Amino acid sequence: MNETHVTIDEINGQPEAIEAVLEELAGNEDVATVVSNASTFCLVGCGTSYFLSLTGSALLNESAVSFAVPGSEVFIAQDQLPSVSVDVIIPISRSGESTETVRATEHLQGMYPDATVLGITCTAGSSIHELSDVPILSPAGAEEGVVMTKSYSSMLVALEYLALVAAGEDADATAWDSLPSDSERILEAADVVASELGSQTDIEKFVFLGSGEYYGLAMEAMLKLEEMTLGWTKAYHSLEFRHGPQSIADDNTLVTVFLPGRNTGMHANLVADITELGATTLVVGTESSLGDVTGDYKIEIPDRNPTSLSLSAPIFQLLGYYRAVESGLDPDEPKNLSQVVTF
Ligand code: F1P
Repeated sequence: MNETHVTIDEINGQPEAIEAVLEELAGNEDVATVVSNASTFCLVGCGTSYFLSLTGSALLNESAVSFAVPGSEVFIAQDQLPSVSVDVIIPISRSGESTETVRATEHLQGMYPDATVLGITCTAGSSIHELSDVPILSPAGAEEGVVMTKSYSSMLVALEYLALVAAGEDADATAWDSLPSDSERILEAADVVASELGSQTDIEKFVFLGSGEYYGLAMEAMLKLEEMTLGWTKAYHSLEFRHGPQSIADDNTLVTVFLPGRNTGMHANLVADITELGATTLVVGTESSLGDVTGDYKIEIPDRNPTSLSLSAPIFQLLGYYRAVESGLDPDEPKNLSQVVTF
């Protein structure tokens, strides 16, 4: 594995970050009490952290009422927030200092004074950490790099943990202890495919498709490619691709489909149609979801119950990294970006 940038070290550090956040959560009675007694959640974040909010909200909607909002929209379009009373506000922020997320959290506290703030951050002592009634810290998620990688994966696992608790399951009984080693295995498998595809410069367009909780993952994949490679990249709900976006598909296009382990036949037909258009396909999923899907490249995710979307992250994080290096860019110093947006 290439070890010349902070970013690749942090991508490869995600198993440890996942293990550390799980240790934080194990047996945390405060988190369990807040989540298991709640029926309505509002998740808020910016950039990668907003895409985490999308995935977290989709998972929480399986057993509760949940909505995700970009930080700025909370105070710019307040009247368009769902007219429900909110029990738990979940601000998500690696730095804990993004101005919109901090301001949104304070705004939501004013709107829902009885709500509990359950902030998820990688930075102890940050504004979000201080604003939280029940904070969740990802102790090994903080990064020197600008783009979010292990911070994303570790905070994603925290959201998956919360969704299990909200569903009334004993999250501590879930076989989380094998997740860090599964993450190590996936990093090795993804590195082979990502380094090959990253160096194939005839691939000029990157499309990511995901449904349900995987849509937030597809949006994050797009953002990683945008931030690190400055290239052409898009993300859609999987079957939306046929409704216009497929017009761009050609032999210079890589379409990555995250398979959710449901409606396998529909996804197999979609991948076959995309192949017919001449695009290269990369399918990411468990053995059972891969089934008879005929992708040009496959990343098999270890079968776990429940699966963790963090295992689908390394492929696009590494793809962005290797394409950036191939393009002569510095993934540690992405153009126009800084670690934290404050104003
Ligand atoms: C989120 C964020 C990142 C982006 C860049 C600037 O910050 O917008 O998504 O890649 O690093 O910060 P945070 O609120 O999660 O700290």
